[in-house]
Amino acid sequence: MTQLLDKPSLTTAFQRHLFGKKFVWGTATASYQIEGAFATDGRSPSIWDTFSKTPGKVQNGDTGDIACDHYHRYENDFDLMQQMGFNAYRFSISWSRVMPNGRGEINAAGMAFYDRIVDALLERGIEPYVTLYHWDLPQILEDTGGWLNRDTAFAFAEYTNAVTQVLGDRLKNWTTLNEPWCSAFLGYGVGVHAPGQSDFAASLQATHHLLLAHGLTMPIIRNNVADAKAGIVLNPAPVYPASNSSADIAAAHRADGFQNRWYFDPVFGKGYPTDTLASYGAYAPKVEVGDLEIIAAPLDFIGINYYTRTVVKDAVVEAIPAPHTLLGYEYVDLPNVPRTFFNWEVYPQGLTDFLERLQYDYKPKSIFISENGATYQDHLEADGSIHDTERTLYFQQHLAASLEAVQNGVKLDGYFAWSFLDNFEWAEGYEKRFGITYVDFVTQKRTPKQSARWFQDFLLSGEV
Ligand code: IFM
Repeated sequence: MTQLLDKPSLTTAFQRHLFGKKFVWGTATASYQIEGAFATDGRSPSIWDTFSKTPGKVQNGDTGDIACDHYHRYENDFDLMQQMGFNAYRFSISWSRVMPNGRGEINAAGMAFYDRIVDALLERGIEPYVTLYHWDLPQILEDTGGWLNRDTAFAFAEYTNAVTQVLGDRLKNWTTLNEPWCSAFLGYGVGVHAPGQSDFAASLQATHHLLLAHGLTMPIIRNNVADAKAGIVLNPAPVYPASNSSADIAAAHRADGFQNRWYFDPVFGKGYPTDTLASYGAYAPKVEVGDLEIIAAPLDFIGINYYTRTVVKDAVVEAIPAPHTLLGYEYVDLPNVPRTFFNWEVYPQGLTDFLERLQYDYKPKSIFISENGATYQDHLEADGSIHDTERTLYFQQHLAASLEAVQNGVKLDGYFAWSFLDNFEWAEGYEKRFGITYVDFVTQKRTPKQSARWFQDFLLSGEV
């Protein structure tokens, strides 16, 4: 068993109890990013296996073939998580592991892995929170059109039905999709993620089918899982105008249509935002009668993944079909602001602002911060420790921002740090480390970083 290191060296002005007794404290991961075992026990390839093995798509040619080898090391990983004091864990299920043909027959060996995961978490007093789709569509479904094919939404419903029937007796917290903006726009719009297509209209159609998949599966979860809590995870990037000019303020509203309202509005029953829809014109997706009602299935919670904000200014609309050209804005890179290794601005105030807006504009029953974290360049000290002071500070600042929202009346019920382990960061491969636990990808040794030790102190010393 890996042991946590000595005492944490950072303190904060706030304590766990301020968030309330029932607040959920977790970390998060996703299947393709950590599991490895890519061809074990009957798993079939997903779009990320194909994409990562296509030359030039992922930094250094990295793949998720082995990743953190969590498939074989989960017991040890959960021991560590328990020692850190977390009471919840958000992970995702690999569709192609449990249903290698995308629909139809269950792969018993693949499903047994998640069965073991759920039991291992519960044995350690860690509540499982599962995501059904974190970007790894079975390749066999991509071969018939992927998320551009409406039928994929119905395949997702079949897969959900199978998984909920097996795990639903013990697993109560279900998320349909993780960040459909990324699946649709990065995957089908600009091609930097799997499946690597670059067609803006296609990305809007993919969004619609993803949201349809979400809506179709919400009642299935409720039907198969007694006392289920079901929801979706979105990734807002709050948009700020570069100046106080009315033109920039209007541009920020338009950009918000692309980034945020296009997702939040339909899942909260408001349909697609009419201003954004009008600007998209002929690029708008095909929506069938009744789809918007399906997508508006009532949510028990909404998860938001917050990393950074977006700043834009008004700009001339050009003919190239892309959101910023159709909507008339340009991204602005502010100088002299703190940034992570991804070059994302560190802006905790954006989290408070967005949480408050979410509460008042959409009135969700419950909100979770389902991901929040940062990548920095970690340095192994001679004694093997990692002093990730910037990451630790990032967590502290964002927890303080979350607390401010709670104190202003936001129904925030939990926080999940991204990520429990350094892992396969998609197109960036293993170069961008987001973990609170350092992973040596050669030996698979885990070393909790200073940020993990800070969480341990924060969670265990403030236990209520
Ligand atoms: O690693 C990803 C995760 O899979 C989805 N949300 C953002 C993280 C950091 O980029």
